[in-house]
Amino acid sequence: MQNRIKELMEKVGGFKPATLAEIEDFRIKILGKKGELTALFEEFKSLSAEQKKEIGKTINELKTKALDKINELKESLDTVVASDCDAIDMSRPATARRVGTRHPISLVRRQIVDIFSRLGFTVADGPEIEDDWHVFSALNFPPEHPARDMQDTFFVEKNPDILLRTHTSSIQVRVMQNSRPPIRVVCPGRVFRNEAISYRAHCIFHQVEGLYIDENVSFADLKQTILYFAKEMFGEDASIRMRPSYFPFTEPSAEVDVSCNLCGGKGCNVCKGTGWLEIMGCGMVDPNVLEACGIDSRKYSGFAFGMGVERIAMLRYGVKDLRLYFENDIRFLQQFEAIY
Ligand code: 2U9
Repeated sequence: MQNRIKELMEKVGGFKPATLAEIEDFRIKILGKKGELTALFEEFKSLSAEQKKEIGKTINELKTKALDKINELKESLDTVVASDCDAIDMSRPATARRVGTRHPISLVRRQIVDIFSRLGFTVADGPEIEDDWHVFSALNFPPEHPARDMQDTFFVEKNPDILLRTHTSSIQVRVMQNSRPPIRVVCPGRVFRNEAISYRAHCIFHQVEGLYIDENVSFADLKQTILYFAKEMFGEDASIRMRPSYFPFTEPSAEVDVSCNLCGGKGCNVCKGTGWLEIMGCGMVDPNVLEACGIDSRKYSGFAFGMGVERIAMLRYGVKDLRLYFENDIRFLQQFEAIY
């Protein structure tokens, strides 16, 4: 029995648990109802008085050692767990979840479309691969017009009739063919031009064009619509001016400038000292275009306008290089409205 007490003493001394659960298991194995020490105490009862005198002291020492060891281990593990808790600073801000951002072109396209929808314009879409008639002929481009040149337009599989649209006007042509006035529509979309890529030009860009056709639509309606757009997009203080221009599909035609919102019209390096920034082109729809699309030009008149979304976004957000829109550089894109 002395030997078994000695063995148990060594077992207790050498016990090195890692968890509180291990200590509890150990306690049950040693001191539980069927534990090794409990069994020794049972045996101890049947010893002679002489033997009890000899062994009693050591068996009691073993019990005290086992109880002390278990309590000490429990305390030390409790402290480890508690100090682990202290290491967590509950006041630290949580790790930010990375969220995506909207592309500036999507943002500005949506803003443009929203402004015109408040005036009752609906949105129309159309194919990017078009035919000559919808992109050029219906829009009063003469057969020899240089826009049809391969230097300006991308043709599909060398077929001069199938091409990538160079403007979204082809959508309005389709709307006019398929509906009757009044027509009030905006057409956002990608367009393609055979241009060298630079900080101010790209072979793919985005347009929003608009068309309003009804009886008695006048240039005054056009002017007021564009002024409303400019104030909504660039602020209540914005003013516009129109300069005479030429497009095959509108007569008269104009380029529209908005007052420079950086210098308030005084002149700065953004507006190149003029106080004005070009934002779009517009005009009254040429009667030839109305007739080509099946609309009676004696009864109806209309205005149209067109703008480059990249250009508006450049002015809105101070973007100096158009290529940034296409490079997907996360440092550029992350500066815009987050998507939650
Ligand atoms: C139909 C009739 C007329 C759309 C128009 C412009 C003027 C214009 C340019 C602005 C910058 C293109 O992106 S840009 O290079 N657009 O100046 N667009 S009027 O006129 C139409 C469209 C459709 C049936």
